[in-house]
Amino acid sequence: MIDLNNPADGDVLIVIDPQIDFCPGGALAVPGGDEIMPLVNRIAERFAHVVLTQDWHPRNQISFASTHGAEPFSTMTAPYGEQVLWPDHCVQGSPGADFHPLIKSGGLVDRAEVILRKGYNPAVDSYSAFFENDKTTATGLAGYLRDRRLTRCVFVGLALDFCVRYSAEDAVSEGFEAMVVTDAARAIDMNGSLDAAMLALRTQGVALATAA
Ligand code: VGL
Ligand code: ZN
Repeated sequence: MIDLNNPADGDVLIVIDPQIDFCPGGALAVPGGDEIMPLVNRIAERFAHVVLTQDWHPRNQISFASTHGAEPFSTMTAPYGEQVLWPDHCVQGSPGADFHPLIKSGGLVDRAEVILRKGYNPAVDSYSAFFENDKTTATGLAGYLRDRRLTRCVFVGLALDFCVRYSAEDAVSEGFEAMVVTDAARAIDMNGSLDAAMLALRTQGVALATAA
């Protein structure tokens, strides 16, 4: 079991999408999203290895409702399967795509050894830090972690029921140990997605912990 107070050499903290658009006032606000930032900073202090992910979409992203003239939070069948259609968010270079000010002032943007951008392919969204939503296009993160001999991943960030969930599941399927710190994450919670996420995480061998 990963000890948050005393991480081992092969442990890495992966902070998923701690961005302005996922916080209250942002384009795809996650309730309480901003509340996790101080705790994320505190957890990160103990970790020698920190990776940040950054949702980073082109304006014509397939997952944007506006691309299809559809209602936000409806769904479509993409060539790679079911895709939720979101309000435009985390547009490349826009203020909302930037990291939350507390993540910057806490030093994490400076200290992160990798900042992994995802969702930049217009044709395929990417929730997971490991694979795009087609479940086959790798981001390169698994290879990076293996090359660096990092074997245990601790996940925090936004949103618990989408990008955190799929990142943690893929970590396990790629052979890493995975833990989600639930009080350093918040959920969108649409149509039962939070319950579904918690069940999937438990069933797929992701450890759940709280930090505070
Ligand atoms: C996310 C929906 C769309 C997330 C990103 O970070 O969980 N959710 N894009
Ligand atoms: Zn997105």
